[in-house]
Amino acid sequence: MKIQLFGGIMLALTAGSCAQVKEQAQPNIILIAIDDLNDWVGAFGGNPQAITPNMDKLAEQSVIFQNANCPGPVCGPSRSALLSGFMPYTTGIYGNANNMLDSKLVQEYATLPEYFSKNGYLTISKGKIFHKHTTENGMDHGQWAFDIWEQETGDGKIQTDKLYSRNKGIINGEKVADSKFTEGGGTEFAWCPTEGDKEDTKDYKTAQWFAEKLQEDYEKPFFMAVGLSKPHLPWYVPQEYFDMYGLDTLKIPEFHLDDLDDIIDDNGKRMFSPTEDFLWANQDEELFKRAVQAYLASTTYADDCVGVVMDALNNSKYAENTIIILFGDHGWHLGEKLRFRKVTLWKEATQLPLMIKLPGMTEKQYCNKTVNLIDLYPTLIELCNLPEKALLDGKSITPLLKNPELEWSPAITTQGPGSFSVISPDWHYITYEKGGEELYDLKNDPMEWENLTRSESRTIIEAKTYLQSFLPDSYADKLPQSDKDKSRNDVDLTIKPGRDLNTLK
Ligand SMILES: [Ca+2]
Ligand SMILES: [Ca+2]
Repeated sequence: MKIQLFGGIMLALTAGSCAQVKEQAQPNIILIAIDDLNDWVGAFGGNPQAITPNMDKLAEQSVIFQNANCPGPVCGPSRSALLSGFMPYTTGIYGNANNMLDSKLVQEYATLPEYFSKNGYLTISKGKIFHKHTTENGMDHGQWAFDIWEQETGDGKIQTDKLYSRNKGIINGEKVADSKFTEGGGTEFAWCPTEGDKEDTKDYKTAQWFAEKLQEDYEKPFFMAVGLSKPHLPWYVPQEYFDMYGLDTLKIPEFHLDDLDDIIDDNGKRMFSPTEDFLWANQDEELFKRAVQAYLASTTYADDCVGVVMDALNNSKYAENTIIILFGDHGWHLGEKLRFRKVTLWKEATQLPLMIKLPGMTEKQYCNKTVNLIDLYPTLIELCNLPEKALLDGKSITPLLKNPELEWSPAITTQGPGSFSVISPDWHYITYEKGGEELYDLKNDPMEWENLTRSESRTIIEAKTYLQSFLPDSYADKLPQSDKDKSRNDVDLTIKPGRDLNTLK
């Protein structure tokens, strides 16, 4: 048996009978995935205005990974990699339109919850964990990967007289004549208070469902995967959360209007422009502030939901024997690099909040090593003493939980075939398939204002060469888009029977 990392479990191993040892040797797991949460969480320091008391309380007894990265800077690839254990450049799942089940590797190998199910855990989930897709037979929410799964229920109505929507050209409930910057797709760039109480909202109901689940008895250790969908757009949360952030004192992130001028392709052409979201919000200081207020409000709402689950855990018999892992699935821009949203290789989008609390941890610890969500699969295997698994792309970060100062490798994020970010605590290198490179000195320029890629300084050239040495030797082509029958809303029940845990590797 491996040496366990935490005191409580060690006691169980020495004091109990064999049967008790078997029962207690494996901790429970609560995985909390928060959609589009960036580092605007008190403990991560990304925005000192953020009000996140519940996550901060959890942080008091966790290892806080200040430089955690996503496998891909958007929901589908990031989550598919975390859950399959394979990087986007291994599977070809680079975009939200790719379903991981189209990957031959994923067809052959167990996903993280399936592997725990196969090895004696009871897996329980509600809310967004997998990215959802339509299939020929309905909707694939990733329901097939869990023993117990329940569909989340909707949010209810919004106060449309207070709606702001870039796409629809609506300000404070009023359609603006000839509104500019309404083009551009993606989820609606919109915010508005909801009607009714927080208890009626989707994530809150999901959190309460888990609070009830934590009152139940289980014969096996459990693996609970809690999916919260705010602060993902649209920012529809109860008014009380907007009211917590006064517009008068609200500060918006710093941005430089010439920031994109030094990111040029091989022909000397500027590669990026400000987005419609940014141009729309930046027409008016109050409008920009309202966008920032809405993201903060949605973050505090998500934090409240985390509190519901954590309070229930702390009042349950599982409080002392449960690993808690809380993370955002990628970062989020709010003005930096002249845009909102994600899907970039800059640090604002590639880095995310990640904290891990093991049983017995009583102090906050910081770790600035560059880890990746891809590392969670092998980490959880090691922490729970499951059989080792070959072929996983990640590397267990359990050594960092014991000693956050250990030497560690840079982390990789990919945005498409041949487009990569390689980041260490001090340097960030970006290369694009279509040409163009960036290098940032994070110690002296944490906001990545100055692209140093053309510098002839020896230190800078060495840093770049070092990071380049971590680029993968080869990368998979994009899988074909997978959405099949968009008219179907019912859950696809045909997938689970096809995934036999006995044969999945
Ligand atoms: Ca997301
Ligand atoms: Ca710049």
